Amino acid sequence: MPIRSWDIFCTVIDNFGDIGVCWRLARQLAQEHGHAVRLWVDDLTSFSRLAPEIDVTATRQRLAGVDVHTWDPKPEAPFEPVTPHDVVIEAFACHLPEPLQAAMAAADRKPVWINLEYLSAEAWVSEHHAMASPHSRLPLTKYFFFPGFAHGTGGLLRESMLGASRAAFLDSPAAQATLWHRLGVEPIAGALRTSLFAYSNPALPALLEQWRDGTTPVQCLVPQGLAATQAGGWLGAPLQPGESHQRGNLTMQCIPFVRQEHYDELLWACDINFVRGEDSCVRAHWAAKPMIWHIYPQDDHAHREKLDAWLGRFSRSGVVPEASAALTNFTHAWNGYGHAPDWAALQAQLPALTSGMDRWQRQLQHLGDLAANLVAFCENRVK
Ligand code: TRH
Repeated sequence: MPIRSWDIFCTVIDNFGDIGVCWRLARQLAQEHGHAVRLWVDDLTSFSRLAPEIDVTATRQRLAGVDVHTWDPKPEAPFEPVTPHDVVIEAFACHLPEPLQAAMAAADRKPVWINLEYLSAEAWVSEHHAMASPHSRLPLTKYFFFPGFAHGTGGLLRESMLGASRAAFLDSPAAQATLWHRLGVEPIAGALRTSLFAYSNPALPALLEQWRDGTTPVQCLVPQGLAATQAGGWLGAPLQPGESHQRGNLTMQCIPFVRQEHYDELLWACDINFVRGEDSCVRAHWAAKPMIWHIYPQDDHAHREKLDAWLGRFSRSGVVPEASAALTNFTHAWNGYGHAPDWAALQAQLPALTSGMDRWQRQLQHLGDLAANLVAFCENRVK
């Protein structure tokens, strides 16, 4: 049965990944599928970093075809009754307001209730994807929808025009010049260009030293935030947007945190991307360039298994073993496992990693995109 409307509930735990994923999904459902989307967010300030037009004082507003509402996820907080849409998503296991659950249970056509989970490359994801969990009291069933890197998962978010947009950007010196102008960057001819988005990272100083002392000029662009603050400490001078500092063969520049669409362009325009969390990690795949992932740290090092599962999938994608080994070693070091990062070993493998990432992202496209997979999944479950 067709579905036409969605409620997406998002709580911002910290950082930008939760709202980053929900905003991307909401826009895609509205713009590519023509569906009505209500996005419920508890923190418009974080949201406005990704979408600067957001009015942080408005409890309701419409942006990019999406109705954006604020909500308070505290269990005791009031929630004004609304008629639930065809699908109700609780993103990352945030708790739906009780009055909404009651309205869902009372509806003639029960909404499809989805818990959109965090991304993982681990093998168990395919077994748990699409699992149903009947509500203990209400006549409702919740389904677990897992993004993932394998068949049998929900796949990865990817807008239908993304590949064409990237190709057009790479073909257009004018579009690239616009990006550099927006970021206040003067591209350095012949330098290896890197973007560096990371959490505070004990391995960063060792890498910066290797770039400084290396034989290849490196132009490192650091978005405002944790890594820029840490790099400022290493430089001995705060790193402010627009400022550029040179140390040996390393030129470091802090760049403004840009809207989500423009972050993609930065990834496309760099030779290697350092990313973090979940959403920038996925975007770096679609940039088809070598990438280093600083995974979101979890208690008891639970993220280590996620990281190794991801590295394992890349190593089995057809990339040459030496390149995969260099990436694994460097990524382990970058995430605090063992030794210092070995930039020279990684750099030697950059050509092989570039073709390896390009091959892998083509393979990943065969999973279909998460939004379309979710639409098909829900259409098969609406009663
Ligand atoms: O900000 P994050 O560290 O978010 C994290 C992770 O998602 C993590 O998995 C989750 O558990 C935790 O939040 C609560 O990293 P992530 O996921 O890469 O999100 C960053 C978002 O910011 C992404 O949508 C891209 C966007 N972005 C911009 O829009 N402009 C920029 O300039 C930059 C650097 C990023």
